[in-house]
Amino acid sequence: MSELQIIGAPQSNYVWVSRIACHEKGVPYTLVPAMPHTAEIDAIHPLGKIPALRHGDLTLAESRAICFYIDHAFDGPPLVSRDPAEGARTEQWISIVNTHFDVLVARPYVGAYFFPGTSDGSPNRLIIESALPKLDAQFTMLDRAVAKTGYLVGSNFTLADMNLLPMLFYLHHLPESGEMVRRNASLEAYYARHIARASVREALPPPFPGRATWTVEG
Ligand SMILES: N[C@@H](CCC(=O)N[C@@H](CS)C(=O)NCC(=O)O)C(=O)O
Repeated sequence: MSELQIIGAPQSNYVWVSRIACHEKGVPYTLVPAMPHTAEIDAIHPLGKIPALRHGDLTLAESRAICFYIDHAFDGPPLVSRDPAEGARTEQWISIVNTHFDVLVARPYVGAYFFPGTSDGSPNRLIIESALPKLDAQFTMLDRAVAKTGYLVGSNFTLADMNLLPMLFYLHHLPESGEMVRRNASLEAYYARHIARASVREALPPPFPGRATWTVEG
């Protein structure tokens, strides 16, 4: 069988999600570094976003589709329960994490530090300040969600957790959001436990340019 390729920059949280999925399923893969809006990515993703996947003749865009393929084309533990109710609850949390938490709240805040667009490259305080109340509310919601079992859904590490962990990693490393996570005891315990999981650590990205190192604890 041909090699499975995950194409994209390892710092992308969605590239990381796709790689965690491979590790959880025990699927061998090669990471092919590529940036958004390059010819290789534009040939696969209609909006030029990463990650993309190549497996033989198959190419795919969008991390949810990529993870669906990884989950269904290979043996190994399901990333999303095949039980209809449990599986639907997992999809519910994937959707909340990706369409609300990530896109609307976390991404602008994280981007204001790593891609600030300011003349001197300093963090974009305007965007940061406007994101803080929304971030606070999202952390309260997530804290409540993981309080009972230590997972977003049921008592297993699912694709919903895989989607949350990479973004939570970046937020944990930034000052205001890191402080907020630490104030939410259940979410902090959730983060500490799952960031240490082998599948998550094995795909830990290198630092963004300008940052010396990551620490998993930091
Ligand atoms: N819905 C997409 C989102 C992917 C995404 O936003 N990727 C970012 C990097 S983390 C990207 O390519 N950004 C470039 C852009 O949006 O132009 C997925 O789940 O794969």
